[in-house]
Amino acid sequence: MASNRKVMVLPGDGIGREVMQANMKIIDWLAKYRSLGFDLSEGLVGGAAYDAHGTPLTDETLADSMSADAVLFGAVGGPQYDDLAFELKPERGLLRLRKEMDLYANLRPAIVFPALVDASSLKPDLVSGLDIMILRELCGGSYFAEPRGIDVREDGSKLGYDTNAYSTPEIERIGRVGFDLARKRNGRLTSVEKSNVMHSGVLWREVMIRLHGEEGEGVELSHMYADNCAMQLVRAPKQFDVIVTDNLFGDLLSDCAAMLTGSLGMLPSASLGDIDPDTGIPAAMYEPVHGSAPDIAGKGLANPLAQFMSFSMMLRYSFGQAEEADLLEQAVSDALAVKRTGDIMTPGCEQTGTDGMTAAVIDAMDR
Ligand code: GGG
Repeated sequence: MASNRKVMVLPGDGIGREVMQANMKIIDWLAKYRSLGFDLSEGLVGGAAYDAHGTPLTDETLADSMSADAVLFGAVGGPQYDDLAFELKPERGLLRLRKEMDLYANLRPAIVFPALVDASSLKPDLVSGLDIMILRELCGGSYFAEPRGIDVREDGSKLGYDTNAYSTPEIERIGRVGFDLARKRNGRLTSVEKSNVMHSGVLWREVMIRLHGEEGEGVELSHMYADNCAMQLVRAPKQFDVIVTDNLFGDLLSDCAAMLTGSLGMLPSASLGDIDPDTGIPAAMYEPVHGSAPDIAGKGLANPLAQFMSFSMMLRYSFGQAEEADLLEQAVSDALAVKRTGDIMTPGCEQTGTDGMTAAVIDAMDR
């Protein structure tokens, strides 16, 4: 179906390929029953790109991704790549994409679906109705800031180091997204850092306080140390609405939040950059928070729901298709009452694999 919605599809490695294949069935359904088409191109990334081209991301795939309206990403990694030089590791392909596309705002919604209240790591009353948004800064901090490396010292020992640096403009731009998101939700923003022990945290808090005074009208801003935030997430998660934090803390805290929803297989994400003045849409990549899960890859067991919900974020944020996004999210919710993959199983529910879960979602969309 001809379309001006240009999407670059990068399945990656392991279960990334399986959940992306499942996502194609949702895309086919939308074309058939909703006349919603996409102009799809597919590329290699991560270990798959390394195997074919000796690099985890070719310049051509990067250029294709940058010229698309959105990128739909699966997952990368695998133990067979553990001994590769640092710059050749599959994850470097993903990080280069994020950096080159300047996708600095990573939205990670952690929502507990009614059918999954019993699958959460926490007691039902602590998580029932939970809906929080973790906003992770994605292009700075210890994953990118210089200097970084491994040096050999005079005595022959080595020194490995990463710099957790943040500049005022980097904090301002992610802070603005945080205030915006909070305003569109319940008006509460928690800024998370470690200003008690880190200079980057001191500046982070200082900038957030100033920004709140200048642009934060209607938003209640609070501050929390990252270690306390981890504890509060597993103690009383409903106190949070939007959490804004740096690259490293965001990575850790969102995995923690995933277990409140039942499984890492339930967490989608949208990585957004600035809005293009020509198209009016942001540079964007959508990917499940989970990795390539080598332990279950190739067995047809992977939970495809984080991939589907990442796609639904694409429908909503990149293409303004809120109705279809709502339909898909409702179908995910309904399907969970019928069948589950192993990672979110609870007694009395029928266990299925990737194909069965996908079929259950499509059945729910049909109804
Ligand atoms: N779909 C996410 C994925 O493949 N993650 C692999 C990974 O290790 N990513 C590092 C990160 O998210 O910062």
